[in-house]
Amino acid sequence: MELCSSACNISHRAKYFVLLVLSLSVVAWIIIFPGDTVTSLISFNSTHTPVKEDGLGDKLHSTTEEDFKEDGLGDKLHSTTEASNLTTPPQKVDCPKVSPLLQGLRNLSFDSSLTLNDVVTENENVRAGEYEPPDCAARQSVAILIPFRNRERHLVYLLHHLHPFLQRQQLHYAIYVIHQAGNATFNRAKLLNIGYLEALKDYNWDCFIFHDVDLVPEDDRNLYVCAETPKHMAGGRNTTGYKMSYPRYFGGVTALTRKQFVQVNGFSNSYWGWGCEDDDLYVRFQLQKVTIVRPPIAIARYSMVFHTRDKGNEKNKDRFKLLKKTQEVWMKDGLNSCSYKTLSMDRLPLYVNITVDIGKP
Ligand code: UDH
Ligand code: MN
Repeated sequence: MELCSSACNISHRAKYFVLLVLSLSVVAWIIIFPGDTVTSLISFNSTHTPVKEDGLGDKLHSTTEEDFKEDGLGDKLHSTTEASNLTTPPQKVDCPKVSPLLQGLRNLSFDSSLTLNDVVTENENVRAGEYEPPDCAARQSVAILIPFRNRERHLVYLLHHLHPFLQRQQLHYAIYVIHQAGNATFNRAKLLNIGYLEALKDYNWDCFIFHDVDLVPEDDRNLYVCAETPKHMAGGRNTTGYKMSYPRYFGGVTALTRKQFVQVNGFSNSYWGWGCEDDDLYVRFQLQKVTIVRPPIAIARYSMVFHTRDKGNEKNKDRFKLLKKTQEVWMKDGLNSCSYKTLSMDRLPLYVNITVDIGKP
């Protein structure tokens, strides 16, 4: 009896001791890892997408934040991140409706000694062809798509003028050059479809500008943004006395939203060689009863770098025949039937170069 009571006493004491140690551990855990710190660590890991090598990291970062907002978690996570004083950049205010950097009409010069490297040096604020205004949130994110083959000199001139031009407009933009590999007949429209499909893999662009390599805009009031309806930007050019070539002209440079472009199934892929692929796109919009807008001809001014007809881009003899069939085929000939093989994708300093095998007629 005596023995049992002292043994039991010891075992009771041991139980209390274990309980005490456990309680103290819980208190210590709470002191070391308070709830909001845990949350803020989680939020840091979740909202800070590592900057990708493709130069699109910042954009991906903001997309991730938006995603959180949509599920109702965004604000909470955001505010805890701020409270913990981590490195979330402050929210930018919207850029002004009219950029204070615009210069209006300029007389352009084309210096034949200018090199691509010179243009790289002029534009150190451009990363992999992409730029965002540093001090304000751009009103639109714009992908510039350039169909290309054997026009290196024209590309140097265009990049030299276009990068500062777009920056004066305070846009978030990236330039994509879609390069047709091989010597088969050129197909401008198909390259532009490909540019659209590939650029969308990078970012959900608001606006797509389909841009000939040899047309350089002269007036930065000709804004490279999309409108409620498709916009034809290159109404006037030096070679036509700054007048429209014909009233329904829809070539050279056009600006379309994703919705507008998808509504007509993009360009036809069937126009091999020169001519009428732009008229075909115009007809596609007409069939949908969608009207076209144009900036005033006084500002829609372009300098076309002189060139002759390219080898491999001869006039397409079938172009008018094809144009008669638009109504019949537009639903099955376009973005939904654009087959190609991407041979390389190079994120160069001033543009993304996408070399593609598009087949032949
Ligand atoms: N393009 C190329 N490489 C080519 C062909 C066309 O990059 O070999 C691209 C380039 O972006 C060009 C666009 O496709 O700006 C349109 O082609 P284009 O410039 O040949 O068309 P445009 O209507 O000229 O300007 C047609 C021939 C002009 C002959 C002039 C003779 N008076
Ligand atoms: Mn041309």
